[in-house]
Amino acid sequence: MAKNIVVTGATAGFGLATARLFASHGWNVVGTGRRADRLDALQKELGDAFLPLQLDIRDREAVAEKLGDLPGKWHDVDVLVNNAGAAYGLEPAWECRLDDWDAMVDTNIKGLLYATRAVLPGMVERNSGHIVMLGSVAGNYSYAGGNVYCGTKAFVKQFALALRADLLGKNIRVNNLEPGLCISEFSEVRFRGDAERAAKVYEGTQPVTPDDIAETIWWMVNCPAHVNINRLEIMPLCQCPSGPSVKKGM
Ligand code: NDP
Ligand code: 8X3
Repeated sequence: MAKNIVVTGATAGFGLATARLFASHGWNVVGTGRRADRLDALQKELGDAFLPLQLDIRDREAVAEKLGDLPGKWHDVDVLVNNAGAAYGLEPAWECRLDDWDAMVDTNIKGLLYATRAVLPGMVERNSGHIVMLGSVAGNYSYAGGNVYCGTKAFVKQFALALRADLLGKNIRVNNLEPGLCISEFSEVRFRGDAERAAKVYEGTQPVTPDDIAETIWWMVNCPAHVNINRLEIMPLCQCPSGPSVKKGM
């Protein structure tokens, strides 16, 4: 019988690539997002295997109602990819818009919690499941302007590890995938639609691609059942973590 995967944020970037990859391997895929036109296009592309669910991940009732009781063949969720997320702005903390901070907390933290809480009871009941979180290197290393985005991804990392503790003894795996520089709509969203500024982020680099991320998720899901990848950090070769910054002359 085909397995079921729920991918939040399947209208672009990592989520779209993941939905396509799992569908190509015969999985039933539930894809969420706010942009109905993109979900419709994906349904046309993937056919009967795909269930489009238009929702804002910040809408607690909608997430509980729709993901908590999926219809027909999609009902039992084998894998949840908690991917929907965004960065808004890159200003220093004292100049940031509070609305952006709210939106990042509501999406990257609270939305991820709503989706997790909606599917987890079924997984526990069946004693079977797998949750992949989209964390980020931003949860491990700080950078100027990252402020609340970094904070949300640090939350995701710790929540993933804490879930592992709650789930110890059950056949439910939890991974935190922590990508670095990856090309997607991420920077365009961060810079409020400024495509030119977004393009500059990737200029002269060979970033990780959404397909690379989808392949990594595929690998994590297909590890032997007794193996759990707690955390996996992935960067392009052209990027590396570096130590604390020093400002001289102060
Ligand atoms: P994209 O902007 O390309 O895609 C983001 C996806 O999230 C879209 O499908 C979007 O759907 C969905 N989404 C955002 N906000 C909401 C919302 N309120 N309700 C429902 N869906 C929402 O970004 P990426 O694919 O790059 O990012 C995916 C995840 O990976 C995010 O969590 C991001 O933080 C993380 N990440 C990204 C990195 C990068 O460099 N690109 C690196 C590390 C982590 P829609 O707009 O239709 O609602
Ligand atoms: C996205 C990677 O470094 O832009 O999570 O924050 S970064």
